[in-house]
Amino acid sequence: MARPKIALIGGGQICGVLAQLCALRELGDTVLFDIVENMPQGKTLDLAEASPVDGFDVSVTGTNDYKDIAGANIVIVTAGLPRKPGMSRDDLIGVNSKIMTQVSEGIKQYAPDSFVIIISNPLDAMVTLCQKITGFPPERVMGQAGVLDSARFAAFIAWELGVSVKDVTAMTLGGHGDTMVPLVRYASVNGIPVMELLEQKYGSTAKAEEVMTAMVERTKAAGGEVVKLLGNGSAFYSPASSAIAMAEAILRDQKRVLPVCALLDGEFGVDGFYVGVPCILGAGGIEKIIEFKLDATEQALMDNSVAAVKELVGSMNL
Ligand code: TXD
Repeated sequence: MARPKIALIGGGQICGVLAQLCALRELGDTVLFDIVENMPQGKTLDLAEASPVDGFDVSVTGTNDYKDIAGANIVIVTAGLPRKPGMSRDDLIGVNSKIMTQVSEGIKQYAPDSFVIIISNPLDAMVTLCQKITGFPPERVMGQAGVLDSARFAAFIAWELGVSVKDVTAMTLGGHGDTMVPLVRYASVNGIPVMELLEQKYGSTAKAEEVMTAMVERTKAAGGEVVKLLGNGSAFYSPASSAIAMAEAILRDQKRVLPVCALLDGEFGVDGFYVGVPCILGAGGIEKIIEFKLDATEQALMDNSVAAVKELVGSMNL
């Protein structure tokens, strides 16, 4: 049986890690596309030459021609500029929507049956644009943000409580911007509410709330924290790992429940906009959007985040 085919569009920082993870996990034959001549070929030759050491049998090749993505089962898009220190994700909309238009046309023409995972920022707007241009059904066009934002939240909780990251469950909802909504009430360590553990640790509800608020704020600003430290470019290991978790869920029909930027059809009171919500990811792509009850505060935060997404998407005049 033929191996699955994965196309990576945009051969920069995130893409390099994506390609390496595809190879190490033998997810499928991987093609890396970029407009910069020779660079994707060089990057993938380097990676392929590690195959005898790492022991992977999948192929990894680079190209400047969309024809080579033909037949891809999954396309992961990172094409576009990253932020510079001081920039917001939304500042990238002008330049990245031009790039996303070209990329979406290439995908539509050469990989019409693929599942598409967008990573490029501003995320919610870029996914919207890609779905409009490709015309693919919404269960096949999605964005990666929530897996990463949730991972950041979970990491901060694990570090604070001195427990394994494996035992922390935490999730963010909403847009991939400063208004994202880390869900405090549902954050747990193997089912035990994080707030209860913080109260035990500090012996005070007020202090527990203060510590949680700091973690929530750090989660919202976590991308910028990395941008500032790097000085040039933005996070790349964690966004790549997050998108690979989504791709693997689809390729291996895992039915994972992950926060995904998905087109909503009335769920959470949102109609016709891409927003981060928990979804079941399997062989059918977004197989189900999972709706659950938010309390009044959570719903207000979600509404605020959705309003920001609407404003951003509105600015593209699609
Ligand atoms: O979680 C998330 N969604 C994100 C998103 C987390 C961090 C960063 N995120 C965004 O991903 C970031 O703001 C950028 O918009 C993308 C890609 O970030 P990366 O760090 O990989 O950027 P690079 O290294 O600059 O790579 C971008 C590549 C580069 O090689 C360009 O030559 C290429 O995109 N590029 C193109 N490829 C194909 N087609 C066109 N038109 C094109 N234009 C540039």
